Amino acid sequence: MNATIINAFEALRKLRVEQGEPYRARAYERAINALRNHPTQIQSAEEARMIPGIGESLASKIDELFRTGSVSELQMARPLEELEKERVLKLFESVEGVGPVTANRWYAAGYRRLEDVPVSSLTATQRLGIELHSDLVQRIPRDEFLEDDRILHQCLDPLGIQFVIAGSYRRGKETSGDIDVLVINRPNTDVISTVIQCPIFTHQLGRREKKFLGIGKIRNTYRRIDIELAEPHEYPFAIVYFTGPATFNEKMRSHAKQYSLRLNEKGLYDAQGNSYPAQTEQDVFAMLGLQYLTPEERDKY
Ligand code: TTP
Ligand code: MG
Repeated sequence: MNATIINAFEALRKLRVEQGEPYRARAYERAINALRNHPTQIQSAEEARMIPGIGESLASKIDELFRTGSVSELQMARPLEELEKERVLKLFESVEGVGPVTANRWYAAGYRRLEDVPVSSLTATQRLGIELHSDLVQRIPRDEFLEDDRILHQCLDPLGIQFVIAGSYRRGKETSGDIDVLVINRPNTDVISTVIQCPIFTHQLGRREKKFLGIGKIRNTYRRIDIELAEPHEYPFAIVYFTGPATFNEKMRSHAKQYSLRLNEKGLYDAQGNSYPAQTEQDVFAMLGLQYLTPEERDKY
């Protein structure tokens, strides 16, 4: 909870020590302790000002952190090569199929630009990720989803295949990183193969029995598309899971654990493995003794 603020304050505390300002360092230490004991996620600098131990000057740092995503004083105090390394690692990790391990390996090999990485060393996904990089790093505007939804309905309605676009789009976000499509399975049909016949799909990156990772082209821009396939009885659990956000899912799961229940994207189970069926998303919340939250409300938790 509040890890972003705590990390920034920890860095500012160290900076004050280096600057020979022990009293100011102490102020950060007190604020960090107060933040560690704070029971909820702080949403604004105003809220932070109410916490004993966080004065005006410290609250203004939180304000800057919320507005800009960083504290300029910290950025300026850091050695240049460290900033450069962070920039390069961020670039590498923005490539589909590249995680922190590969990014660090490329950095250690002396690569600084995507063009520096030998093509022969790339996986098929990474190769595509670099080829389509300028499209894939762009956020997807909300209105484009209306188009995705329309095209998918055009393809799938006649076949009786039901789907919902989930993820950050369903939570009402103005922009999203990718398109998350939850599809309901049908007996005796290879549903994923049928869905990806729809002409928006252009590339396959990975596929499992009930999951498809790929790329689509909408309005002339390549976008990441994920498909999850759920059995009809799993749907209420699958839509909660795929709507997210991930932090909310973790909280729901640990909440279930307190009652010795196991929650996942397929169902809710007790210690003996008996499942608790649900008809709707509301049922899933109710069975866990939780008040229902609309998708838009789930980012706060
Ligand atoms: P994402 O598409 O990764 O997340 P998102 O749609 O919330 O945000 P973005 O705009 O960046 O695409 O995953 C879709 C949902 O899947 C996510 O909201 C919750 C669930 N999920 C988890 O619960 N844990 C995870 O680690 C991931 C990657 C996803
Ligand atoms: Mg998403």
